[in-house]
Formats: sequence, C-alpha cells, structure tokens
Amino acid sequence: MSPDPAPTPALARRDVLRLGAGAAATLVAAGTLGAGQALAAPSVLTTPTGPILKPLPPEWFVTYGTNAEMRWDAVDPRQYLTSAERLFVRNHTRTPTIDASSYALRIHGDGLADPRSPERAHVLSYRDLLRLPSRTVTSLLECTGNGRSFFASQQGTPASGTAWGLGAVGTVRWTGVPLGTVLRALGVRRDAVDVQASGLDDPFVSGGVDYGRVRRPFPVAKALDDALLVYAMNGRPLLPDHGFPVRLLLPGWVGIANIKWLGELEVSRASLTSPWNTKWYRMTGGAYPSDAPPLTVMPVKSAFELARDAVLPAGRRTVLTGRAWSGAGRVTRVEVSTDGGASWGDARLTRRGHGGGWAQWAYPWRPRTTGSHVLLARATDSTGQTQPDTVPFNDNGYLFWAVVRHPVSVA
Ligand SMILES: Nc1nc2c(c(=O)[nH]1)N[C@H]1C(S)=C(S)[C@@H](COP(=O)(O)O)O[C@H]1N2
Ligand SMILES: [Mo]
Repeated sequence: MSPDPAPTPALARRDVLRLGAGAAATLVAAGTLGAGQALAAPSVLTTPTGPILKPLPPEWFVTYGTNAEMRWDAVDPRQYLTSAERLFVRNHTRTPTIDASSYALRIHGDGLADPRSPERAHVLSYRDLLRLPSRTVTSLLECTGNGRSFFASQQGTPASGTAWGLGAVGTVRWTGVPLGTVLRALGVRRDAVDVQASGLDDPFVSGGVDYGRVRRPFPVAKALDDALLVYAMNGRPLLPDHGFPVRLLLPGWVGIANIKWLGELEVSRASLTSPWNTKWYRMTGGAYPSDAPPLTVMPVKSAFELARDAVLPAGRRTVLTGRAWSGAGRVTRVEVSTDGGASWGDARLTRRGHGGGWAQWAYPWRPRTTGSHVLLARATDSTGQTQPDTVPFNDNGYLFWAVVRHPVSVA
C-alpha cells in the first residue's frame, strides 16, 4: 500500500513492456488522437423517470429523494458480496444515461510529463479501457454520512444531510484498470501532487448556488497506489446508477472519493480544491478546528442483519448475524451486547474480510426475558481502532462510527 515516491517519466520502455504491446499502443494512440482535437461531449441523455433508474423495492431499500439505502434486514447472511441491484445509491442530482460508444475519459493537467491543457487532453474511450490490463479487487463502498441519523437519535444533536441509518455501505468485486498503469504510461512529473476527478452528471445546484460538476481532488500517491478506473461490478458492467460506463474507486476512502460517470482527470503540480473537499466532506462545526483536512479513510463500524424493532422468540436460540468493516484495515474483533451494553461477549468471525471487504460475524443468543432489549455490536480493526460509545458532533454528520443501539423485542 506504500505510495510510489518516484513516478516514471513518459512512456518508459518498461511501462510499455508491462502494459503489453497492444495495450500500450492503444494508450499511445488514444493520447495522440485526443491531442488538439475538439472533444466531442459524450451524449448524456437525462431521463424523466426519476433520479435513480434501478428498481427500489421497499423490501430492499429506504429511499430519501435522490438517494436510497440498503435495508440491513434484507441482507442474506449467505451472500458475502452486495449485488449491484441491492447496493445503496447516493446521487447529488440524478443518474445520467451515458452512451458507452461515445464515452471519453479526458486526462490533462500540468502534472503530466507532457503537460496538457483540457483542450489537448489525452482521451481514453470505453473500448480503450476494456483493452488495457485489468485488476479485480473486493472493496467497500460507503457514504461518508452513513449512520448520520444516529447523531440525532443517540446523541440528541441532529446533523444536516440525508438521515441514513447504517445501509449506505456495500462490499463489491470491482474490475477496472489501475489508474497508476495509465498515469505511468502517460508519464507523471515527480512534483505532481493532486488528481481531480470530475463526473459527467448534471452540475450540483443547492440553495441557488451552482457548484459545478461533482468533483474531488486526491493525492497522486493514492492514484499511483490502488486507485482503479472501474467498468465492472461483480463481473458485470456497472449499472447506470453506480457510474456506467466508468467510475473511480479509491479503496477504503469516503464514498464521495469514488466519482461516478468519470469524465475527467486533472493531474496537477499544485494542490487542487473543490467544494467537495473544502465546503463538504471535511469536519466542520462542533469542536473541530476551522482548517480540518478533507476526509479520506473510513473508520470501523458494524451492523446487525436484522430489522430495528425485530421480534425474537423468548427461550429459543437465535443466531444474531451481522457485518463489520473498516476502510483502514481488516476487522479483527466484534463484540456483542444483548443487555444494552452492561456485558459483552465475543462474536465469532464467520468470514474474514476479503481484501478491502467487510467481515461477517455470528453471535448465538437465547433471550430469557420477554420485552424490550437493546443489542449492540462493537468492532475493532487491525489498526487498533475500536468503535467508541459516542463520537464528537460535526455539522454535516460525517463518520458516525460510535456503537449503534439496536432495539428488539422478545416475545
Ligand atoms: N459523479 C458523481 N459521483 C459520485 C456522486 C455523485 O453524486 N456524482 N456521489 C458520491 C457519493 S457522496 C457517494 S456515497 C458514492 C455513492 O456511490 P453509489 O451511488 O454507487 O453507491 O458516489 C460518489 N460519487
Ligand atoms: Mo456519500
């Protein structure tokens, strides 16, 4: 996971060899063809049917305007991966319909070995990307605001934004082209610092202000480490709602870093900003300093695969199951309490996290008394972080990673 300290200059011989002759030729041709040409905008057809295109059956999803969260009580303990059909959706505006045959990823900036203005951007088509060497990784995708509603319900301090429960998360097998492969082939200057990724969806307008296209910068080191230009999820092309034809994946990082409908990458020698790393997706308010950095890695969390207020049978053994995850490392321990936090026992890790994916756990319980009970799960990851009892407030309700109280009744 260590960042590459010394990006190679443009199209070093070994990069060409590593890419394979055909793939490298594709990349070079793509860059050459793109240079100096007027860039045809990809055809983006908006549709009147709604902000999200896939079906959102109420048994699987809770919807909030342009967003929809996965219901944990609909998660099947036998399925490790989250299917594309069931993955949460977080749209700032609405899902665009993009024609793969005219799709273009434009790469430009003064951080390239051969600096390029946006007008002279290198252009990669969907077909170009499919022909480059691919990598498949299992990784979490989680919204920075997942769990936001618990700032209100557990801590009495409501935060602004979508009132997510814990379902704005999933684990997916993603396939795509390592961004490092592309950048090394194009050549990145040693003093390049940031890459800004921009989406092709509609500009985001809020409170009468047009903030432009959804975009966020990230360090070149992350780009060269494990960033992926993703075109498939769980072995199938991306669904439109999840970024078809191409999205960015920054494993372990906040949801917003994973720009969908990726249209542009700017590689820069100066640090870059956007409202998505200055105004939003950093900690503001509460006890945070005014210069808190943009959020990157997601903290450790856990959830029960159970409805809130589920009814469980008294005197009979129920196996409580759930998942735990962290953007920082693998989950090493999950503890469960069935008495509101008075006592705790270790859950069994039934499936360890794969790569950057979540872990599954199980905890048998035979409730003796009828009535209301509060279940809690508390996860620890390999960096030693354990979910705390409470978390400090921030205005936008990011990173609620405290232990969540899960009410059930026993009858
Ligand atoms: N272009 C674009 N990319 C985007 C967004 C968006 O609205 N537009 N939403 C971001 C946020 S906040 C999250 S949590 C994830 C959600 O990904 P998903 O909808 O595939 O689950 O995409 C991120 N990428
Ligand atoms: Mo998000």
